[in-house]
Amino acid sequence: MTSPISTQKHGHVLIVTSNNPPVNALGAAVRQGLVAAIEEAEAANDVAAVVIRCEGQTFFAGADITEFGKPPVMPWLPEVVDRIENCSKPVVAAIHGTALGGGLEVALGCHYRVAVPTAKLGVPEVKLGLLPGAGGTQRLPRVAGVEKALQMTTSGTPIGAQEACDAGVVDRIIEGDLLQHAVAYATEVAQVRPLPKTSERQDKVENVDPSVFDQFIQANARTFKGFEAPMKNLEAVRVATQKPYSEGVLEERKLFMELMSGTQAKAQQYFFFAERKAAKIEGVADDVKPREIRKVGVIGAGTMGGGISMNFLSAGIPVTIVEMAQDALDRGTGVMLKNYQASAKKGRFTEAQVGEFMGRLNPTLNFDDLADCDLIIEAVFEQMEIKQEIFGRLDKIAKPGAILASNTSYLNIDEIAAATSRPQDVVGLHFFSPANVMKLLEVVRGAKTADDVLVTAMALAKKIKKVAVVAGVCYGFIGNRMLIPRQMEATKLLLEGATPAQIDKVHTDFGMPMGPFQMADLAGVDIGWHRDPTRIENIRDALCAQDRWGQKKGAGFYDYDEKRRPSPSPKVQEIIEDFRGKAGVQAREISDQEIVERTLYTMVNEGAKILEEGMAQRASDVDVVWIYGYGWPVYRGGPMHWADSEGLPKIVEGLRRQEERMGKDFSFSQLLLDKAERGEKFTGR
Ligand code: 3H9
Repeated sequence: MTSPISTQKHGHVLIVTSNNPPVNALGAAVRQGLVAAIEEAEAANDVAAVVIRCEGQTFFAGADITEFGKPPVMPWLPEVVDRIENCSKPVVAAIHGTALGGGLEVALGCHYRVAVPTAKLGVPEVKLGLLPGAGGTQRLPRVAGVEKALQMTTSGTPIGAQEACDAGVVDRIIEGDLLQHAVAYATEVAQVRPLPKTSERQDKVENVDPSVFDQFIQANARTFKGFEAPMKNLEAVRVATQKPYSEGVLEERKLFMELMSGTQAKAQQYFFFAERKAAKIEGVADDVKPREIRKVGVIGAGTMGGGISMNFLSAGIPVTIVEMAQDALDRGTGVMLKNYQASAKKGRFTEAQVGEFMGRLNPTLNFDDLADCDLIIEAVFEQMEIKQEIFGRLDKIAKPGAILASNTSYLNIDEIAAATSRPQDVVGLHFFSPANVMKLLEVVRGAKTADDVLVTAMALAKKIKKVAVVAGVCYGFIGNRMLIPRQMEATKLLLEGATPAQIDKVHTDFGMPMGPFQMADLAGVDIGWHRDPTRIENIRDALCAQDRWGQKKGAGFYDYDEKRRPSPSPKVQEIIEDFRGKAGVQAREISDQEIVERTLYTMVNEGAKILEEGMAQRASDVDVVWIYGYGWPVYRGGPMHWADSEGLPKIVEGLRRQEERMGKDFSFSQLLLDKAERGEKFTGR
């Protein structure tokens, strides 16, 4: 097998090139090739300096994640990086694309680093539940300083070339041909001795005020909550300020191994691949080409319509947005502008960009203005008759080949499509609120949706920086459908003796951003309410009748103060007790374990039903929906991966324990029972 590493002499510079598509991951062959190339440089008398570079879209994007969990193949990445640093001739890293994780560690092992202005440098290991394990936690603070190293290692967010240059991570920004300039740079530094070795630098890690670390922990407590890796990254960086490099790397290795053997790293690595797999559509040939989308139409300028439009405007695609009345249109576009301006204030966009984005918007009251759109997304009131009426009208005016999409969160796409003469062009695009922020997009595949419409939806999702998951036509698709049993059991638990706060706490302790009742208060308790205050059939009706519609009214399942801080409500407790009395239920002590079994295990059961009905393509797609759509803690890998790691027999056992209490609302997924019985898992890893 040919090595992915090749060498070529250019004058007195040995150019070492990696060609390991798609991202030049540092697999065994690359590591072996790099060491061999350094040996070659050492041995050749006519070589005075070395340049390490990559072919293709990017510099090394890190260790090869597919090797994790398999028996190690020598040389280890830390040895490779040390070998580079110990080369007796200067080594220059020439960076384009992304130098990530092990890739940045290789670059830090080099004596010099040059980069194109568009390059990004980072250590995203924390997102895989890890820390940079090839000397990165010890070298990065020595080059960039402790604060920058803490920021980069604990967030995993890469920095741009200029910022890296300002921080001392990059020595020179190269405008023009990278290789040519890197060779010139290598020639320039060929005679420098002693060679600058990152591991030997002490200036930025000496006399560091130890309180920096505590302050950093305090400032980031909320983002770190529940995760193991950020604190271990921080510990490793702290060691760099306390011990010499040779001892620091040993500590780094120990912390790395602790993380690697834990469940969080497994879950986060599983999720890395789950997210990428979600983009693949089963049963669609690879050569199906997407339709071209140059202009998008959005029907409805409410919260959803406005948020949806912003995605396209920011991605450079003009949007025609239609409303029925001028004041609604003005209100909608006003909110969009305000949201953009708020982002600009936070430094996410410049004012000029905001002008550019809004300049791409064509607000109109004339439905016929949608005639030249390549994709039209309906985001109006959630009612079948209204949607069918709109799709019937669209059918008459949309140009041939235009994709007609509904943002419905529950309704049947096939019924909507039946209102048109072109059901093959109809698809569900279920955005999550706020649609300009949330990463998830459920792409709902109708019975007749054409393959190229699906392919277009997935490609477009990537363009607007969403993660798309294909769902089948069923009530609530993947995400909202799984909410239904959770909400049902949570409400029944109130009657049986639990409080909203107890149930919510079980969910937030688990790692969810909020529990079912906090979520109801945020979304609006009145969603889907019949709006008749005299008709009180359940707790929610009673809350709505008393104007307790959630946060927007300052009261819902909780009372809220002027800063929207919740506190348990005696009034709600009264309502619950009233219903309990009427139902003749005796309150009992509810254990947290019962809450887990009746709300989380039931979600797993529903996820399994979704799979057995073919409404999701794969179990990992269900996990992607829950992590990106509802904030399921990524360190638990989503409901299906979590169920696997808990053990499916345990899930079945828990559900059996609750079966009687859940009554007719519950039925087992046969797939769950079968898998538990056979000792199988939903997800591979
Ligand atoms: C590390 O370095 C540990 C060390 O500190 C210590 C070791 C001792 N390995 O994302 P894309 C695949 S940990 C293997 O769609 P993009 C990916 O699965 C590593 N495979 O492209 C996909 O495959 P497929 C730290 C990888 O252009 C294909 O490449 N580094 C790896 O949107 C294309 O990927 C990271 O965490 C990998 N490292 O984005 C960086 N990376 O086509 C992880 C990607 O079969 N990578 N693949 O689905 C990324 O962030 C993005 O891939 C990148 C490109 C930004 C590079």
